[in-house]
Amino acid sequence: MKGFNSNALIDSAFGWRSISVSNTGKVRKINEDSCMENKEQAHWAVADGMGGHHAGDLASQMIINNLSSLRQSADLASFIDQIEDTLLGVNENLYQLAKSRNTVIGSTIVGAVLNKAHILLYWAGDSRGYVFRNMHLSQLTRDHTLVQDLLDENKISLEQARNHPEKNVITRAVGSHQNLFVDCYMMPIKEGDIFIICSDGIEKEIDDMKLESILKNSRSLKQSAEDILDNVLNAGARDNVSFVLIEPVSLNEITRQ
Ligand SMILES: [Mn+2]
Repeated sequence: MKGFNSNALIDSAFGWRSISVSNTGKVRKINEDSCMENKEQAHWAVADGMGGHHAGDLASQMIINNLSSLRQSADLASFIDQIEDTLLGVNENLYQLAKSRNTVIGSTIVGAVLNKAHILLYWAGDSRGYVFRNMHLSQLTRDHTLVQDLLDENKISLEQARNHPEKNVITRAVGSHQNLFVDCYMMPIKEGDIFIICSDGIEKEIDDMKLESILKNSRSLKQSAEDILDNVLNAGARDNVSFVLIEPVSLNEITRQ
């Protein structure tokens, strides 16, 4: 059982390897992103904070600190409830804090939970989740942004979306509104999958085709992580960049070998 984690409590058909990266980038002075890699609980998250005077990093850290104390039980539904309650609690705290400072404080969140043979993704804002399967990258989350809404309503083209003046407008975030609705998506895991959760620092510099080609050409999870960061930094890294790569490992395969 070397080189990957598993947890009998979660009764998973899969073990897992993961790598997290969080980098300030080349332009920003502080890193307002926060990452969580809770290997023991098979729970990972990335939060991308916003707000002046260190409010953004406070927001993303508050989310990650609260999520990191959660413990999985056998029942995934009750764990989803715990995650939602946690995020609603942080939302209320940040919303009141922002009101008292007469400003807006918020943070996106994207998280992943491995449970038995499934992965659960949850998110609010424009942080994303992807799966790389059969050499093909697919986005599993839907951005909560003005530009995504306009795209879905066929009001703008993909080309217009790329250069839209209001590209930064996020329609959901933890702390930005009194109410918060967290989206969830669950799917079965397959041997060979690699899941990515990330802040928008990747997408601002490299497109999905480039990200896919990096994963295609990497021989290990570690190399994938290094190559993604190198490509984002070489492209200018105008924003903080954070991501977690998660690779389920079939326990059946391990025992058979
Ligand atoms: Mn960002």
